[in-house]
Amino acid sequence: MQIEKYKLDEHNHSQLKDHQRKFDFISADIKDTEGILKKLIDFQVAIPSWALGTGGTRFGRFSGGGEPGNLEEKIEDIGLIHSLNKSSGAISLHIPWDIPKNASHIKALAAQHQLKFDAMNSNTFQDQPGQPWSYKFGSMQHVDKAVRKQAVDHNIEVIKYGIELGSGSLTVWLSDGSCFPGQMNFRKAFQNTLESLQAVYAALPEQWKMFVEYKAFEPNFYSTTVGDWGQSLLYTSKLGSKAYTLVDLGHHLPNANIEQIVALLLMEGKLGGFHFNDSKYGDDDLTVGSIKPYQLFLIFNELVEGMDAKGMNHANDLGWMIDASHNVKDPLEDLLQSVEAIMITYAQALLVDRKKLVEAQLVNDTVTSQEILQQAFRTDVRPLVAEARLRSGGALQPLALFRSEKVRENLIKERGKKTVATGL
Ligand code: RM4
Ligand code: MN
Ligand code: MN
Repeated sequence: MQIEKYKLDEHNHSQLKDHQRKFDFISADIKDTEGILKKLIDFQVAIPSWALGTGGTRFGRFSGGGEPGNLEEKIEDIGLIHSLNKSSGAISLHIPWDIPKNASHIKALAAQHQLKFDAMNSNTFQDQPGQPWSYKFGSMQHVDKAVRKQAVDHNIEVIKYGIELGSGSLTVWLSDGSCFPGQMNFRKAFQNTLESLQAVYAALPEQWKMFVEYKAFEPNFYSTTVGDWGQSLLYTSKLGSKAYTLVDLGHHLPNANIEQIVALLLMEGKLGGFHFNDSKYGDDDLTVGSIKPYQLFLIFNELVEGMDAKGMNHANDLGWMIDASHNVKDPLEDLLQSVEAIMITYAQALLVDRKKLVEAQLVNDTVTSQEILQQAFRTDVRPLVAEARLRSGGALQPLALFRSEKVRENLIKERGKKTVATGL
């Protein structure tokens, strides 16, 4: 389903007066409104193909229906989100869940929806039917070379699919680790994993990047072989200049200072990409900004400061992706909310008065430092984000339009109550 242009125009027209009043009000207080709008317009967040169906917990899954049943329908869903918010112009695929059987057709369909292919994701955390070796005791870390080779070959196959589609990066997330003390030798597991990653790295095309994603726990609960940013950085440093660490917001131990991690990885030139989500406890994969919006702001504050310090391009130099999916919301509404939260937080971080903050830091004025950050965080930047959307041809209120156009009801009519098998 697609939303017709005239419906979008009607929607924008009906909201325009109200929007203009709010936008004029906030712009009066901002130094460089046009510069900020340009950055907001350029910023794109990739949608993962596995977030389009209702996610489950380990106990059950309650689908709302109308979910995409194949890659074409997933692309259509992301195209729909992008037509509403103009900030979701990329898709992140997962192999083998989304094997493109006909790459040129898939590429053409994506282009029709103005979508690019962001990082490709491999999967060695599940056994696939007919696969000779099991990943029950790990993949790249495995004591058996044949299992490691199978994991390496799979990743190389994922790169090949990515080349066909025009992607430029591979994300490796491993569930490798151990559940019980003594189960494995940490050093050997690290070395095996490094060797396996090196074999994959050797197959990367010239311009490609490889992201090594870390996660502190689950499904292994005693140790994880890429458990934190230190371990990921060890791998990526040893691998070489095309390897980067990927930060998934849900993959830390409670109360971790993620903004500091981000700042240091950026300083080292080793931050590659981001998986946005939110969580109360662990890897909850909740809607971005729904639980800890101030933490997200502090992270974006470091991202903007760190990227500017290095003269980086905000939109293109890092991989921005959502990694969230859960049980109770319409997945498309959830994604609209997540992207909105990211754009709002990015806009707030752009508002931070950097010059004043540096001055306050140099005289140890902690009170003023806090005031400067919170001044930006407490600014209602929603009219700025809406203006950026309007200028790029999106909707002033994407969620409202999604509901008034009865998108989900239409998708259910089109596709039925069937559910998608994401494997999650
Ligand atoms: C993992 C991790 C990966 C994602 C899988 C599905 O927890 O976050 O990024 O590919 O889930
Ligand atoms: Mn992730
Ligand atoms: Mn995760």
